[in-house]
Amino acid sequence: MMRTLDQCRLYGILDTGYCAPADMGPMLEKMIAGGVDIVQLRAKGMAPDRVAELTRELHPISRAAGVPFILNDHPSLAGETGVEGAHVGVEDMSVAEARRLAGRACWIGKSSHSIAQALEGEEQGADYLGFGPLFPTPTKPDYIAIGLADIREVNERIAVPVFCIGGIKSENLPVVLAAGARRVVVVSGILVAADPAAYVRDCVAQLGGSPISG
Ligand code: TZP
Ligand code: MG
Repeated sequence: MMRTLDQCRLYGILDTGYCAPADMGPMLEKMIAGGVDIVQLRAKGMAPDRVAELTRELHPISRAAGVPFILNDHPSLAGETGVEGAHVGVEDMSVAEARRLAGRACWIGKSSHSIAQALEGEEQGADYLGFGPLFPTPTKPDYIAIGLADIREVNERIAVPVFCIGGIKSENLPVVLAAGARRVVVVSGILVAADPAAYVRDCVAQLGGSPISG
């Protein structure tokens, strides 16, 4: 059974900045073995045909495990390839435009960098929101860190799942959870870990200790 968004706490991203396309299949297997809830393919600058090809290669692996697969930046390819969703940035396009490009029912996730943007994304009809970057991160170097202060409020005011993102590692997960986070995205932490499955397992265990309510 495919996980629902509501069930997802740990969001892993296969990012070409840290993982070569040829290594993504084995990496995805490790992430799934560790218990990741949801995954995304983030391939900045890759030709759309290649993104589609890679998606078709990886999606069966996550689908077999009931782990939703989200495609970053390419809602039309998400529509074509049959993945569970697409993710768009604040500056990319509206949620409605992403849905139109997908051309079929799938989840549309939207980034946000402030409470106001999160409210706007929810208003647009996003199925989930990213919220961050919490900490400075080389994965998204041009963005200013927003810190931990607004996490509790954004979770209180937004009804759809909110995934905190940006510089989150197993080491700082305790402070992120203490600030009110219920769900997180971990990119480089997992991809550069000596043992990605064990790293994911550690994050999942920490997230399990933080109750999801409301
Ligand atoms: N959006 C906001 S921060 C970020 C994205 C895609 C990157 C997070 O990566 P990391 O390596 O977990 O800091
Ligand atoms: Mg984008």
